[in-house]
Amino acid sequence: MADSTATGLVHPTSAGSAEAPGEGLLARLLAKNRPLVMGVLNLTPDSFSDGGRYLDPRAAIAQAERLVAEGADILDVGAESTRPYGGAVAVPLDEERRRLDPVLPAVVALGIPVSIDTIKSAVAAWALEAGASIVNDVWGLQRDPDMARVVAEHGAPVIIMHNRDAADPTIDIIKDVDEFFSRSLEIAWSAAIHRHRIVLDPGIGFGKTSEQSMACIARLREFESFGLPVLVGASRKRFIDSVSPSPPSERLGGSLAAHLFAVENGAAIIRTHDVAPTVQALAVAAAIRHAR
Ligand code: HH2
Repeated sequence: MADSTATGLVHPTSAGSAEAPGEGLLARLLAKNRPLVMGVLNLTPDSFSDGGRYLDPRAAIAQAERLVAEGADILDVGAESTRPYGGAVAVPLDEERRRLDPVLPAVVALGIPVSIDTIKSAVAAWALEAGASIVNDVWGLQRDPDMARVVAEHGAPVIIMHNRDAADPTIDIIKDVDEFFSRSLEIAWSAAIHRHRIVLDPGIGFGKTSEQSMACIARLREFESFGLPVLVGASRKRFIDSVSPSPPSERLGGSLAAHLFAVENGAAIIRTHDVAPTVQALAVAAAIRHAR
């Protein structure tokens, strides 16, 4: 686990911004004082669980409306599959923007914060101009050398997700995630991204064996040393199949179990395809906790 004092990673005034703690979009969301639910909207032909379902802009917008009605706090819109399990087809910039263009403004108009799930700084910049307000980078500012600058210039919150090109079952995954976060945070501080705009995410299913994905959820509290909110996205991921063989469309039970465990271990944001069941599960868990 990172020793944040020794590494200097708890860095309260690292940004050029005058924003104080407690101000800004992320602080306002976190002030709801309950785990936040981020609903997934994939405008892709090849996403691992819902590829092709929302390619038609009308279907995509209807799905966004449904996710909002079901209680999502944030909508995460992506137009390039991250393919956690490999085989991603790289999408050219123009194509990614072409998929987003007829959908993003209508999704923004629904009135809840929208995050853009992209690894391209040009797509992030374009989406932020179009009304998105959060950047979700599944390479944690480490792939596109311009991403940190774009995030800083727009004053946007950023989700820094851990990733690896390939899983290695021999490594200590918690140490690897820790070191990755430390590198990402150095990049963030250098770009003057304010720490109150950063969320960390261990990247369930990305460059990890199923056991390593589960270890990240089981040991989530070890990332608390960074002093930053943590997001977990276990929705329909393959580690569920390793415990209970099932196709992605039949992994709701496993997703809920993983997300409740994550929240018990301090997760502040849950990223899910299934907003209504997640909102209900979190509400019931909170009520039971309250009845202690
Ligand atoms: N998982 C996926 C995509 N983006 N972003 C964050 N921060 N955390 C995650 O766990 C995460 C993510 C994969 O899920 P999905 O979007 O459904 O699949 P695909 O990338 O194939 O579109």
